[in-house]
Amino acid sequence: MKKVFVFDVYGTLFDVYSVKKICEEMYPEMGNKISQLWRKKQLEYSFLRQLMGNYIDFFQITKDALLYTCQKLNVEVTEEKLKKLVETYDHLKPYPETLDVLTALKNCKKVIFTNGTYNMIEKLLKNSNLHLYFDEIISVDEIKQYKPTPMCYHLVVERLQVGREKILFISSNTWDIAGAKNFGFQTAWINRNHEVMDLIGIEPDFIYKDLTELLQHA
Ligand code: LAC
Repeated sequence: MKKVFVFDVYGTLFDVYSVKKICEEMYPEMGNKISQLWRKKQLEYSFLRQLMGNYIDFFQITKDALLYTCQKLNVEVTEEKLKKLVETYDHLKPYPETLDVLTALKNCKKVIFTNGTYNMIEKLLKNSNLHLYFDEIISVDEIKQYKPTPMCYHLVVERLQVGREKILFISSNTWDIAGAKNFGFQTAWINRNHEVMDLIGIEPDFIYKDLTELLQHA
């Protein structure tokens, strides 16, 4: 049986830092700082809430991380500006090769597995016209746990009814790759920016510069 391709979303299929443009329009000279701190706190809050057993969904976490970022960077915050910035998550830019690779993998089972809520992901896929390229969407919101907790990757196996060794998990996030590998998936780390793998006792099976190198597994 062919591998099942299971994709992370933010940072893997879509560029989370594409919010920088609107951030810069709204807060000149601060766009990059805001987009970087926003993503950092978004992930940090998901880890902290998982550790505390105090789950709220990723949409609320994303809003909280943005509010923290504006307060920390001391930029003017209005309900209208916050709403406009949060809505950028519905229109993130796919990476340049995303569509071509999903098209080339047309005969392979393609699944999304994400911290994002179903509502977040469905909007994002519809707005980018990529919704028809995936066989399933699985969100951690179903079990109210966050990656890289093993229970999250177990949800994928339960839903797809395939052995964990049949899954090729694709992410640009080292902590997500470590969580998936720790659970028993084969893992492909999409390392676009020549990052260093986190030293948490786990190595990816494959390290690729972008999604195009996945085609060798088709
Ligand atoms: C995702 C983010 C956390 O799960 O990368 O899509």
